[in-house]
Amino acid sequence: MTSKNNRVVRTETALGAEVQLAARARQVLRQNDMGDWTRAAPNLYPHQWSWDSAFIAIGLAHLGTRRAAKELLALFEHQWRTGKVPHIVFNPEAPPDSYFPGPEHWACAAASPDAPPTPPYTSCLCQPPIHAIAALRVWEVAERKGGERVDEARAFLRQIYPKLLLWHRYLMTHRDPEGSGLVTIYHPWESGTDNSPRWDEPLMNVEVGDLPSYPRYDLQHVANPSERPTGADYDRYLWLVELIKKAGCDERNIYRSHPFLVKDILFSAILVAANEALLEIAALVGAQGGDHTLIANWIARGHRGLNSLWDSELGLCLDYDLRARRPLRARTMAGFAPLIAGRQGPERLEALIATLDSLAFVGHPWLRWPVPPSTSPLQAGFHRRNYWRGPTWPVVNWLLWWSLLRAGEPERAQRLRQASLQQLVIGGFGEYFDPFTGELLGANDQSWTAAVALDWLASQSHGTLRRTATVLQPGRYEPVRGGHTEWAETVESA
Ligand code: 9WN
Repeated sequence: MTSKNNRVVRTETALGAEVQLAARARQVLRQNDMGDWTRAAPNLYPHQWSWDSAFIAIGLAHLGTRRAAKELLALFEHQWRTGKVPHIVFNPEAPPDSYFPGPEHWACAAASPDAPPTPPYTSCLCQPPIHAIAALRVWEVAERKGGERVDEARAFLRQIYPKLLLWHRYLMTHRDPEGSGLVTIYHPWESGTDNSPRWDEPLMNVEVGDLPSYPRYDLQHVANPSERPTGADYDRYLWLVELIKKAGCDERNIYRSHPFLVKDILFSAILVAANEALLEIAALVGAQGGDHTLIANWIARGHRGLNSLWDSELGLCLDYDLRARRPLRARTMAGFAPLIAGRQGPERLEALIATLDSLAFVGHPWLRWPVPPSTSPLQAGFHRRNYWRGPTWPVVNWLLWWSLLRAGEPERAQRLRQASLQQLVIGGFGEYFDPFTGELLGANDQSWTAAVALDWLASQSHGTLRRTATVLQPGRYEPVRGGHTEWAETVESA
């Protein structure tokens, strides 16, 4: 066969694999669909998680923009009066012993005067604010596909805009009383990167008091307990929850007394990028002039904060422990915060890319795929199979891919996208993967993994959405639970 024919065969095979991957991703989201929100994973995470839902909406947008909008609106129905979006909205139908700590453990959250009406119950923590980025993605997909979706998507933006503004205002005030531009977290769960070595030092200063015994249901849902945080980690997580409960979930009380108060750079960088998205949404909905200035100031403040934590020796940004008053030197993917925040000067961008390509991350010789491990293999505390201490996470790859595109690095972004997709074709829709073997770890059928796969498949190599969605073949969706018509909408070739 000529090399040209070989190329054609290879292209067809690749396309076939992509079509199958898209079908499987759709199936995962369909199975985890609860009507107008999606379980993070069928067994390990049977509730609605905040940042998962935002990523899920990004993927759902390609299956139906109306359903994607509902995902975000359903989450924001449980927004607290302060503007906080809870990290978990508990599913009243989840089996009783499926997740710990469950709703009963968060009773204090319901008792707070700022909490939304119950049921469903919510936690009183929060997670990184991907939501405005997701809302804008829903709009972009609707606009690309055209028709009546465009008006619907604009109405959705109008509906969600004030909620997003309130959410960001909460983060810029309650979580940044210092006006530093950086978000304070009260618990590793708020970072979304729970047992990352980022938190080893500040957690060591948390002295666990009298803690009643508790179940580890999570360990029943993974192949090996070494994939999840240790007992010592969990004791500290639950002790921090106890302290937050004692403080009545009240921000000021927490700030005054809590032993774990950390400026989280990944969270803060996502907020900067989300504020950029919010600024675009503000323009689309015709928000008042004052909002534009306010959001632009938040963005500038966020950049200043991130700049202050740049470590030129590591070529990464560092978290900051407010209690110990020092930066936390850990080489993790969170250090790429300035890349995620966007708008870096050429020198900073070059330094970030050099770190990304270096042996500490994508250039490490033992990697199965050139995708960044959550923790650098050169970092003390790295563990290739343990949760956020080393495995690769597809949503992190998505975030970095999206950021590289915004930074004007399309080739690098394309390599990351391709490697990430190959990993999923071979490994499945895992929660995370062993970076050296590519083995699936944690939960199976993780919704956000399926969602980012759909977004990658719908995007051309240079990042813009495909005009003809060749991969997302038309097909009918019958929701597992029935009732919501949008799933019956086919995934159109626009
Ligand atoms: C605690 C749902 C969530 C993700 C987090 C991830 C994990 C929960 C847990 O699962 O956290 O919030 O029980 O381990 O760390 O990022 O949102 O997928």
